[in-house]
Amino acid sequence: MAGDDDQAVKLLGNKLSPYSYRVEWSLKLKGVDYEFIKEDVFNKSERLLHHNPVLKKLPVLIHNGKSLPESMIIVEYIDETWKHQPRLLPQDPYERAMARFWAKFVDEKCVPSIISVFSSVGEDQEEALKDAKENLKTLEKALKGKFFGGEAMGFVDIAAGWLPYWIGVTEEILNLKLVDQESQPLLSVWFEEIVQVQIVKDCLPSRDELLAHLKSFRERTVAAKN
Ligand SMILES: N[C@@H](CCC(=O)N[C@@H](CS)C(=O)NCC(=O)O)C(=O)O
Repeated sequence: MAGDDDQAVKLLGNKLSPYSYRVEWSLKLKGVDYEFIKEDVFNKSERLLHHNPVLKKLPVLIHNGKSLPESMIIVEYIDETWKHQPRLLPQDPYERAMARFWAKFVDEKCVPSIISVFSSVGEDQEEALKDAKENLKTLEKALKGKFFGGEAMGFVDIAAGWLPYWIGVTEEILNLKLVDQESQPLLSVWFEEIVQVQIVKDCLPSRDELLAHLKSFRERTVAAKN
């Protein structure tokens, strides 16, 4: 596509897409300049379809004229392309494999169970809530100090870093608690720490914007199920 065949780094994303943050945070941690190109998932552009013809989803990284989809694959690419500190993945092979394992756990267990809570009502929601709280309790085991990455933000923090903000607004809409001091004490502390990280704060949308977005998502998903 015209204009994409240079060495610039471009990110097709959206400020309300939690997966886009993963890429933004990684680029910011590495100090890589990039152009953010806003895409609308409800009205997909020719550009998005051209750069992600298989999945047709955000985010997409464009570098050296080549496009790459899937947020955590992009995060690995960034770490391997800009090898300077901070390294996003651990250097030890076992620790690296475990970081991938926990990032997968976030995407395959935590996120779907939180979406189930969000899209259900009544007894179904109670069941979904139990499951989601259990997954978030399990995630706590992966913490290695202040962050999942130890003393600094790492791969798993990048994978899960949007959850605190999203969960806070979800709890407000549904009037329930997914994470609290008593059930997940370590995760509760991490929830407070991660949203204080400047690059994390810099990318998040305003609370009102997220509230409106999630309310409309809730209406659509509940309607689709019933
Ligand atoms: N596994 C993908 C998920 C990406 C994803 O679901 N992106 C959403 C925006 S948050 C999207 O583009 N949705 C459009 C669609 O599903 O058609 C990743 O990590 O990048």
